[in-house]
Amino acid sequence: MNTANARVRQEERLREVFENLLATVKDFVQHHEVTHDEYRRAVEFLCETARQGELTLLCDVFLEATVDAVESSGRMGTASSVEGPYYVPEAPVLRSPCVLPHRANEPGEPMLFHGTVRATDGTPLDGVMLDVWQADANGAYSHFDVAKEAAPYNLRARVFCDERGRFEIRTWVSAPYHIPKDGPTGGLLTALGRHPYRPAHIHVKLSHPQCLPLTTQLFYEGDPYLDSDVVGAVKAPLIVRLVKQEDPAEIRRQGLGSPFYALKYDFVLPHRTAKAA
Ligand code: MBD
Ligand code: FE
Repeated sequence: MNTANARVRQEERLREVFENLLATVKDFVQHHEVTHDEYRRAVEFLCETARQGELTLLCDVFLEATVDAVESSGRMGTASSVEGPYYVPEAPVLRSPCVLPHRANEPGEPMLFHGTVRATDGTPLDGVMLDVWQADANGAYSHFDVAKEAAPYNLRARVFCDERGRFEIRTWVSAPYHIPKDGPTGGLLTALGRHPYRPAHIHVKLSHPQCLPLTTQLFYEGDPYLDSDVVGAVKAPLIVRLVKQEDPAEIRRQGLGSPFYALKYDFVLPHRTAKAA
């Protein structure tokens, strides 16, 4: 498309949505009779949130699930979910089967994340890439780990599936996660009487040249926070049972010495032409 046209459209869109955002906020100020003191405190809260590097976290916690709901409306195939604040591009590239980058003494229960990726018509897809990232068993994401324990790209990778869309990724079960409790976002949640927890999850972005990209998350059946995710990002089809694998042959095949968990998921991607209008 013509780039000058695209810019004009973007400017029109900006004017339209920003004027409406302003009108909405002005109505809000009128409606609640917001005082000058409250206004100053709100501005200071945003400045402090930015100073502590939590602006993305704040927005993602309170708003991203709604943006996802709008964008995914009418979409076919596997349900989407929010990206969240902890995605890092350019993770190491691996080929399935593989083990995610990890520390020598990676804590937690080993997990095999495996399954297939098909198109909505059921055909297996050749050339799928899974960009996977997750918290470790202590609930920490590499790059954002304040304790600086995890290595760069720990439990992150871009994994190419085989030519039939199959993948087998060895990792570790992620822990239930809470967003930082001591920062501005955590403080606001406390003031609202809300807890800061997310159910344990693993993030995936799927891409294939002929398909619509998908950003989603998988959750574990039985997690105590499935019904009260602070981010509101859980969708029923994304909840999966972790199955304990105790067969000695399977344990040996994974190069492990003790039982592990298996998380199986079959993803479905719509072809680019299949996008709903
Ligand atoms: C997370 O780990 C996350 O995935 C989201 C969406 C928000 C906060 C923390
Ligand atoms: Fe997350």
